[in-house]
Amino acid sequence: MSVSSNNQSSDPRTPPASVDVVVVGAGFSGMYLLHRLRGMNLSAVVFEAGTDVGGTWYWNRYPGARVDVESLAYSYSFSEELEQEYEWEERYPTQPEILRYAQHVADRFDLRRDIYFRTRVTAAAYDEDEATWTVRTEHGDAVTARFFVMATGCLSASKLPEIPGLSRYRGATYHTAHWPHEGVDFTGMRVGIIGTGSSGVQSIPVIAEQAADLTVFQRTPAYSLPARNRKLRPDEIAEMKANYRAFRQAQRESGFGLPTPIPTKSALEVSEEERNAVYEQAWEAGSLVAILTAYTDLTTSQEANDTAKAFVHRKIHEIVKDPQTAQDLCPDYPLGTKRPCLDTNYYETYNRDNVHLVNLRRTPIVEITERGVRCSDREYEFDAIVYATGFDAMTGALTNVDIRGKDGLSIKEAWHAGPRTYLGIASAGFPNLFMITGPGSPSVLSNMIVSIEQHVDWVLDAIDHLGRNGLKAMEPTLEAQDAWVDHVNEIASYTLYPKANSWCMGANVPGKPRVFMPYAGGVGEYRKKCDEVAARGYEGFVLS
Ligand code: NA7
Repeated sequence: MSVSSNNQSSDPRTPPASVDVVVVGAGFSGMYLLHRLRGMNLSAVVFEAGTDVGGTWYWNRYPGARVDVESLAYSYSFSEELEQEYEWEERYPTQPEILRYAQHVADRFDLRRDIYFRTRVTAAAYDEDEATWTVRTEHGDAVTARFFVMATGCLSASKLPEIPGLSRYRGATYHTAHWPHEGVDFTGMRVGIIGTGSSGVQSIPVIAEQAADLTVFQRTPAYSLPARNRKLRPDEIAEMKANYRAFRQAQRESGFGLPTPIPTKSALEVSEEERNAVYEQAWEAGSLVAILTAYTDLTTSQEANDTAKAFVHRKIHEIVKDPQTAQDLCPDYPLGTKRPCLDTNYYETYNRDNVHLVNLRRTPIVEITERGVRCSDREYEFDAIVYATGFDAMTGALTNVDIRGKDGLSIKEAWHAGPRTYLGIASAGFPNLFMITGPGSPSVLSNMIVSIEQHVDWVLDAIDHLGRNGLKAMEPTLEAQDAWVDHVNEIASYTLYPKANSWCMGANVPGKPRVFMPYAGGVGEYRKKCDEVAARGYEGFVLS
């Protein structure tokens, strides 16, 4: 398996033996945390496995990688100077453009001096008598801190498929989440790609242009909408910069961390003609949420959702010339219950002579062989295989570290039947451990940067509250946690989300409990609840 060029020696510095806060991860969460902690005069170290900042945007370098939220909205709001001086180029920036932004932020706020790169955290244990965490790294270093923050992201523990024979294959293999920094030249190659989530949908059109031949192995088709990406115009940048404060406030109060018009009508109360005109507009808009927010009931009523589903199916059949391929590309689950994708020429790519779709529902993969992929009907030979097979989402990065709370309780054991958190921020039995955008918070159902800033601000206010009141530790009560988990489940049960076998449900990892992990009540509502908890003296937490 070819992985990123992350093979340099470890960070030559030795971290301090003791700090106020240890942070894991130098993505957008860890960077903002570090900046704010310095402003509070708290000492901190950040441990990061990569060689630089950027998190998701450091690792996911596959061809065609882009964010599916517009750049002017997918950016930090904490510094007005940063907002005003930064120049975004594209509406939906590429991975290199977003990584450049992260690097600019690291330089501008001088963050790197407290970040230990090429350093994976392996374990952390809580000492109840001292009320401190001891965090251990792969290099044998140990740092003790009052607070321990996992800023490890929702989609960072990448996943290879459970297919027999993976190591037998003789050609080159790549995972989209560990793409070589120097890039890959597929010119003249026969390439197979497994997986049609966002990473597959974005990379397939680009790889198809280079490879001699590309075979796509699809288990579940994605819903994909055209991104309509383009260069930003100077006038729209200027307009946003003039109105940023109001826009940021609207983001914070919105459902997805993106201001969108609030629908007033049910999809079922308008004529088919009117509905299709509205869907057509949403399709043209190049937006992930325009279609889902067109009517009040698309995420809650199967019948309403069926109308949007039929519209997208029609679009696929219009674009893809071969009727069987078009049929195979049409998803059968409700639109929006697995994260939809934004693409550039995805469906069009299946009209190319060098691209072939294999529907694994008809002919499942049996094994990987020395030469390629064997399905139930035949073997396919390749020069390279790309695994676009996603992540152990939302919990993988947390449970991959051996985190031990009170009485040696491991987080893996505590969460054996699914993640249990209060507000998606903290977990009973693990005092002073905070998660940024953890399971039970809006996280992946939102513009991540909006949710990251809200979590970091809330956690740091809590730490400040402890300090000002001479307190050492906080931990959610089991009752508050149970009630929150029930609330998250109840809200999910009003939606169609649990109807798809998505990574939000843990359905892509064999043996992982089926629990809908994100909070589906919306970013604005969630923020209110967090603020109420704080205003009531951190209701639901034991402060000691
Ligand atoms: P995803 O969305 O989890 O997609 C992974 C894809 O890989 C998906 O199509 C899976 O099919 C497929 N897969 C996984 N295991 C197998 C096996 N064993 N056989 C065949 N196919 C398999 O990950 P991405 O990286 O594309 O995107 C993650 C998020 O990043 C995305 O939602 C955006 O928020 C950004 P399945 O659906 O499980 O049947």
